[in-house]
Formats: sequence, structure tokens, C-alpha cells
Amino acid sequence: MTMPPLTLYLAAPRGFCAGVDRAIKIVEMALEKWGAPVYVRHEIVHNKFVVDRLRDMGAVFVEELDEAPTDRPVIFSAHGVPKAIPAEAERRNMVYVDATCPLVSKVHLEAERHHENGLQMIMIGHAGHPETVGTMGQLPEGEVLLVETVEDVAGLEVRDPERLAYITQTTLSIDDTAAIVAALRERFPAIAIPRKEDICYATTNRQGAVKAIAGRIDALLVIGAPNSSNSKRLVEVGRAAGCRVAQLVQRATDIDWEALQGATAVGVAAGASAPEVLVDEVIAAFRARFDTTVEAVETVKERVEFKVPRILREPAETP
Ligand code: 2E4
Ligand code: SF4
Repeated sequence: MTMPPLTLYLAAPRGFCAGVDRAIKIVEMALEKWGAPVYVRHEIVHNKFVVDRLRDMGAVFVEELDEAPTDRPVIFSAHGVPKAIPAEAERRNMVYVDATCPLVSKVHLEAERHHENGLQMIMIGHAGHPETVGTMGQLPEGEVLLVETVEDVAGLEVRDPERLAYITQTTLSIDDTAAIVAALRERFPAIAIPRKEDICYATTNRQGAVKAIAGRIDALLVIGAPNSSNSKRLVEVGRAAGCRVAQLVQRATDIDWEALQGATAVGVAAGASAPEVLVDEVIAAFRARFDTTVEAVETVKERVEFKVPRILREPAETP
């Protein structure tokens, strides 16, 4: 039986960013240094495949610090934590390693700097997302006001419209955020503008890569988890760029083949927390059904790398 021809356009950059690479390495190195179990507060990154692999190696994932015993090391996820969490770990005399992405920590420091200068903060982000909770938790309750949409801007009740600054989650849609920023600037012309955008390089590049293939494809598959903010944004970016069919899939078994009927060009992108083996798995699933040609479309090369914290670069203390 002859298979129908289909071209797969692979968006590049895709998949792991420097912050995810570092966070996973932190868990692996902690297991090497201290042995199992090592506790991790929240999924280290939002990907079941990554979490299951680390769990098999001896990591134990918990949602709250008090679910971890005090005599084992604990790692904080890449998304960041409110200030109260490391403080609590110290109070309980726990060894902890912070896997917060340095680009999230940069936003934390920015919030603190503005606060010290007497500015009230507005955060653009998604309510309840761990990064938003962590960033808002850098400042006392009530100091950071959250906006999720352009409509939210009208309802803001600020202390002093002359003394405001804004920060954002690192994984937002570039275009949606620009619209919210425009609304903020219109309502509060004196609002302080960040020296550099908080949306990180990896988010920016992955969205750019989806836009670059959107015009050539009948459907887009984004590999990523349903709780992965940056991955969900890639689906939205695809839709906004004209992809009628845009699916978020955790792995090949999630693909809705019905929806792809008649397609001859399909785009594949992957969120910052999705490992490349899952891209390979999706390609293999296409090869089993179509006479598949794979074409990578690279918009930019990424060369960012982050060091792991010093505690993991030092040898374990001998008793
Ligand atoms: C930390 C910050 O934030 P998101 O839900 O996109 O996290 P995910 O774990 O999917 O991606 C890695 C990451 C971690 C992104 N930004
Ligand atoms: Fe860091 Fe950006 Fe990766 Fe998030 S997506 S972990 S902010 S590099």
C-alpha cells in the first residue's frame, strides 16, 4: 500500500531551553551528590516524561515543603518560589537547592528593586501559575497587582498612578503582552518600562519559529504538557498566525489523526520543557502513516547556557 506524501516542518529553536537544561541537571547532580531520595518541590519542569524519568532515578516530587522530611535535600522547581519558601527551609534547617531559572530570578530582583524605590508593581501573568505565585511572593502581600488581560487594566486600583512599574511572567505571548503593555501605558503614562523585556529569549524564539512555519502548514502540533504555559502559548501563536488546526500533544499517542486528514504539510514545535525524544517519537508516528519528508526551519541559533549552583559543583563533605 502506498502512503500519502506529507512534509513535516520542524520549528527550530524548539524544546529544552537553558533554564530547563540547568534545572534537570540540578536534580541529576543532587541525586549523584546526596543519593536518593532527593525531594523536588513541584514538577521540576512541566513535563511528565521528564518528571517520570527523574522519579525513576530517585527524585520524589511534592507540592509543598512540609511534605518533605527535613533530613533530605530539597530542590525548588525552575518556575521559582515565593520568598517564604527558602525562609521556611532555612527555619527547618534543610539543605535546599534553588533550580529557579536565572531569567525568572532576574524578574524577582527587578520587582525588589522597584519596591525599594517605592514603586507599586503590576504583574502581567496567569493567576495561579507557579511562576506568577513565586514572583508575586517576592514582595509583601498586596504590593503586586496581577493583570491577565487588556480588560483587567481598566479595573486596576493603584496606590499612586505616578509610582508604578510592571513586570511579566517569562513565558507569555509576545503579541498579547504587547497589547496589555499598551493598555497600561495608556492608562498610566508614568509607568516605569523594564530595561529589558521579561519574556525570555527562549519564549521569544519558540514563538518566532512557530510564526515562521505557520504560513506553510495545514496543521500545527505543539509537543508539551497541558500545564506548560510556554507550550500553550505556542498553540495560541499558531492559531493567531492562521493554523486552523493546532493541537497540544504530550506525545505521539495524543495526536488526533482525524483532524489531520487531508493535510500535506504539518508543523511540529516543542515547548521549552519538552524533550527531543518526544519529537523523534512524533516523527516516527508520521513515518508509519505517511511518506514523510522532514524539513527543519531554523529562525535563530541559541547559545545560552547557565551554570548549576555552587553547592553542586563542590564535592560532597566526607563525614
Ligand atoms: C520556568 C520558567 O512556565 P511554564 O509553565 O511554561 O513552565 P515549563 O516547565 O513548561 O517550561 C520551563 C519553564 C520553567 C519556563 N519558564
Ligand atoms: Fe528560563 Fe525562559 Fe527557559 Fe523559562 S523558558 S526556564 S525563563 S530560559
